[in-house]
Amino acid sequence: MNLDAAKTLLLMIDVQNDFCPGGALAVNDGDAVVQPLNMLSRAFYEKGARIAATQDWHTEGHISFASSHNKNPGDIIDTPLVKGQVLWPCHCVQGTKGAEFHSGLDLRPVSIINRKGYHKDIDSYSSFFENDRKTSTGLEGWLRCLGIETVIIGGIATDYCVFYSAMDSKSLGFKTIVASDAIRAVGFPAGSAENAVAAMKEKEIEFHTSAELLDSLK
Ligand code: VGL
Ligand code: ZN
Repeated sequence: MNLDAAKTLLLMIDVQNDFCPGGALAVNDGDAVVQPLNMLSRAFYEKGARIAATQDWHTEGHISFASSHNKNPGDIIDTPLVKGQVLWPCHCVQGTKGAEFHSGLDLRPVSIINRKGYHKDIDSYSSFFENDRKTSTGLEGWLRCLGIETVIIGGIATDYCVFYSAMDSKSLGFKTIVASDAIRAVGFPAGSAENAVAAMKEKEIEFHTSAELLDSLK
């Protein structure tokens, strides 16, 4: 594989304290994505690629929080804008420590920080569209203006924000690659990680290790 760095974006999804061990919505081994993402961002940046990071950025009392409905995390409800919204523990509230990027994530090569989930009445898993699947976050326009053709995705969580971002990226016509060793899954409900990976492969989203991706720059 050969990648033209100048037309490539590395999209690092939600590498935030609340998704890492000890956080409010901790994902098993979530912090394991930091090291491979740092290697990728440094190498791609130095070859002229763009590096973006997304940040889950919820209001207090956000509609995706179980506590906002007197329900339990894991319950699923229909909201006025979204059918089948999974309810989560309160996480990634704007301005809190839990919403900050993991302290080990190298933000120096990052030129785009895309916040999402900041509308109180709607969640946003994808970095491209909110969960009504219509409201744009604006990221697509950014990529079009920059002439990006390939999007490499890593981060948290494989079965939610990575999944929806990769599916939207592919639908929008970008060559889409998931960095297979730089993702970790929530794994709820049971089988969600396996289903997400199968659906991404079905859609012809590519999976490559970070070592393979580094090799593609040579
Ligand atoms: C995410 C659940 C709720 C994610 C964000 O980053 O995958 N998952 N909010
Ligand atoms: Zn969230």
